[in-house]
Amino acid sequence: MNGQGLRVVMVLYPTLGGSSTVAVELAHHLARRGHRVHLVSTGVPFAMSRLPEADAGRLVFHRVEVPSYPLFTHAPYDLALATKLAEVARGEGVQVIHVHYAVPHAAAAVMAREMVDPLRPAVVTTLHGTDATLTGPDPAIRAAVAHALRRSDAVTAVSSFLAGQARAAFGLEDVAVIPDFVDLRHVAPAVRARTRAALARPEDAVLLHVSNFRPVKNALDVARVFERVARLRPAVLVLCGDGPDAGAALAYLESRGLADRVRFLGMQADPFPVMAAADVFLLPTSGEGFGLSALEAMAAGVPVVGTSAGGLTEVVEDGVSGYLLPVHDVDGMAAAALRLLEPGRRAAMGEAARRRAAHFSSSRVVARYEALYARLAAPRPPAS
Ligand code: GMT
Repeated sequence: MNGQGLRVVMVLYPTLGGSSTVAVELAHHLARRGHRVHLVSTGVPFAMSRLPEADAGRLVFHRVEVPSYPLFTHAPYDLALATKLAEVARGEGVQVIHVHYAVPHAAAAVMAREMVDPLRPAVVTTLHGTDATLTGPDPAIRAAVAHALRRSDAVTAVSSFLAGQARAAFGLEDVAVIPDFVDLRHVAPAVRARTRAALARPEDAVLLHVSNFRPVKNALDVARVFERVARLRPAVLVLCGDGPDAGAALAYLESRGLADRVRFLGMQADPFPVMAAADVFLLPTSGEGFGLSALEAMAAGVPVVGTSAGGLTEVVEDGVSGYLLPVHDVDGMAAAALRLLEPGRRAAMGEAARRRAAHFSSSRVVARYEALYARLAAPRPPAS
């Protein structure tokens, strides 16, 4: 974008998760394109550690301080966020507040807009997954979430599947689909040999799972699929990330005598070197808004074995860049992984995966957000 650029705020959770990665990457690309971008969160987002220092330095971080008091059984995060957003929006002349994950960010942003000026800044809410399928539609909060979405100036969803869920759950009409994206420059296939040698023997197949190990990811199914593969051929399982179900998956693998075949790497600031070393990416999820980790693996040339649930079907072409099976079909997923590992097939499907990932390149997708912001930031008629 030429000229002065836009002044944009990104609201995100700081923890490990796809929505934070998208928000940080989007902020980073917008800043490189000449926009002034502010990140607002309760802590420095983990995803910032994957940016080169110079790029991270272009982003301005604002911490939300959430008060605690013995009377509060729940800290007032949404009010603290609205207060911080209004302060940043006023102080910096912000034109767009873009919230990632609707709960409770959309409501806080709408409130902040009212506090600053009911016409400015524009509020963009991006639905990423469980905010439209699980947490947002919960009857305890659904009406308030739906209200905040209707009052957003634009609502986007990361897949057509998720847009459909949002329309049904919240009675929305206008939900634009802007998919997740990957910065292909992060991917350096040349590191494959080095990382692989550190993780596995030459004869091993390397199966990889990267996630926040929440129940929706079905980490036990990862372990069960691996168990079936490892029975039939030499293999190692690499696990990246951390979360509530990591312990149970590791305990299961240990109980099956497979502990020495598992490499648990925990949270990785930069997952791409490990992805480049893998042969198969496992994502036996119960349902994804999109499946960003699968896209990142595909960009590294790794085909996916996952489920035909939710947005993943819009990322992976079944039988071309991976295989999609019903949720919990661990036998089917193990058979698919073994098929994929047959000589010749891994390379061909890896190439197809890389080609598919190019459809979701950052250059294509960031331009769509930029166009949306530019439209919303254009002068609006005064309120009557
Ligand atoms: O919806 C969630 O559970 C949270 C969110 C996150 O912060 O990790 O995950 C979602 O956002 C990603 C980025 O758009 C998507 O690629 C993931 O598919 C999605 N996760 C789920 O829907 C489970």
